Amino acid sequence: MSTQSATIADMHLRTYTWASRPRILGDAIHAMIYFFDYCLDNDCSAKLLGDIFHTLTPLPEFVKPLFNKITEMQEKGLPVYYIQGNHDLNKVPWLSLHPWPINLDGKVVELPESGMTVLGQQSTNHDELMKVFDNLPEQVDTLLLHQGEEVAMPFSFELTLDEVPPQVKNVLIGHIHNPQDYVNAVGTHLWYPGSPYVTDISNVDPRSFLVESVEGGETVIRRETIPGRSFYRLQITGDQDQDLIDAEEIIRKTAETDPRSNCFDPVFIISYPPALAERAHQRFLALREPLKVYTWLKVSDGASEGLDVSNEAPKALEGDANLTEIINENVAQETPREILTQIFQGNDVGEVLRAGLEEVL
Ligand SMILES: [Mn+2]
Repeated sequence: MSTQSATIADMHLRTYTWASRPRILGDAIHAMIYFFDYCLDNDCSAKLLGDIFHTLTPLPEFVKPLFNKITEMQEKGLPVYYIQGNHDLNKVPWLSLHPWPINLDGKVVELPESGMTVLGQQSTNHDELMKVFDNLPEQVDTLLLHQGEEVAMPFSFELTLDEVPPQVKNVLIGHIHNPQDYVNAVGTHLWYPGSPYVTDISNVDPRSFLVESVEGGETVIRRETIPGRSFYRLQITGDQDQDLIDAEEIIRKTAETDPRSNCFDPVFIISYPPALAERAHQRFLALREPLKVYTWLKVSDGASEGLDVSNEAPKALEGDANLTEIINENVAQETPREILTQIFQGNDVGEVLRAGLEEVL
């Protein structure tokens, strides 16, 4: 019997966090396991708000651990509800291959454990959403959606919160990865749980899911944090040997005290002036094994303060995303995989090979 309910969105289950950094792996799977363990320990029904998988054709290595957790939910009699997002919008949902999860697309369900009556709607367009809103059964007080809302995504949205009928008290919604919630003038509250899937170094902030319970006859919604890998940014501005020595000392001290949730090695994103490139490679790559850290090296162009994260995935890569996946899934050894990926990203071949060779030799 569930005594409360929990909501997670945009798990984007896949092995690698970044295609170009295949050493950083397992984060999405562990976030999923953390969520279901929370549900199992706290008797929560689970709601998955779409983009459960990153692609329409997920690999068994992502499906299996998810199905294992759903089976544990089944054994405890804790319901698992879901809708599909734009990334996993299949005619036959992957989750329908397991006997336990319930597809809420177009369905109304009463969830006494959270004091809600919900209607689910999988990812769709504005016109279809308006039809759903126009025909909303009167008992529905909560919507489960996977869309962009105007405030969260001003340049590409399918709905505005004011279009939601006032009978709806809460909109639990996936699609935007940054956790946020806000209320409109008539008191409709919209909640993005956010995504546990870290896609670039601009969104390594705390990740969360929602927990809904009934307190004093009222629905109460709160956030739970998902512990994840630590990310540290280090900007070296000087170009002397002492600057490298100082940076290494900071990395050593920080690595010692890092919590290492789920045994994940922390990532240090280190940027430095071009004059340090050779020495920085030698020094920081050598720290990976003894300190159990991932050193992410980045020559700063000097033009920007801090890191220009938008340059992390060059435009050329976007069209070649499948190529990167093919490399990830077929090249078993890390170093050749990283070299191939970087070359296909359009990075300078000589530079990539030199860095790779330094690591191997
Ligand atoms: Mn989405």
